[in-house]
Amino acid sequence: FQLERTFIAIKPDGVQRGLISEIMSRFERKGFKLVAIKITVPSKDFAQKHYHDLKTRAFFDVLCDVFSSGPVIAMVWEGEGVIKYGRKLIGATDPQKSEPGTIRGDLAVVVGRNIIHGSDGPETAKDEINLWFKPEELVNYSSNAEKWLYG
Ligand code: DAT
Ligand code: MG
Repeated sequence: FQLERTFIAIKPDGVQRGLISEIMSRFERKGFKLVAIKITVPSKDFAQKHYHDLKTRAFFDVLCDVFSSGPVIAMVWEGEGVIKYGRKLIGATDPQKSEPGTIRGDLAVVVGRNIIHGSDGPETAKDEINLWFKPEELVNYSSNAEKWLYG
């Protein structure tokens, strides 16, 4: 039995603004478990792969330019309901519409600089984890907190 996993990335704007630990702590304190992490500057080609679903959108090129403009923190987080709840922690795509208390609501202002990415469903989570990480980069371990989180 393995809990659900999702792909989360802190985008270059989040990294440059010094928000790495602030963002990671929200996932960690909730009770989700970090199973993979790296810092990397994605190429534009890789950014286009990551965002391939959006290739017909007018903002696609700018989106991929910004995404490949500096270091990204790529992560896999694990836990019950982490895909859907991760999106809740992140907030709406447009920070103007994100609720206070969410990452984008608290920490971002405009849609083009919304600091974080999270998979939007089980299929994209699987695809994005496979795109960003080799299987051996995912660390299987049990955390001491699990029995207190899940009973
Ligand atoms: P999300 O990141 O919430 O999953 P998405 O997958 O629809 O949102 O879009 C990916 C990113 O593209 C989003 O985080 C910011 C950018 N984006 C989305 N809609 C946009 C728009 N209307 N104008 C500019 N950038 C946009
Ligand atoms: Mg998306």
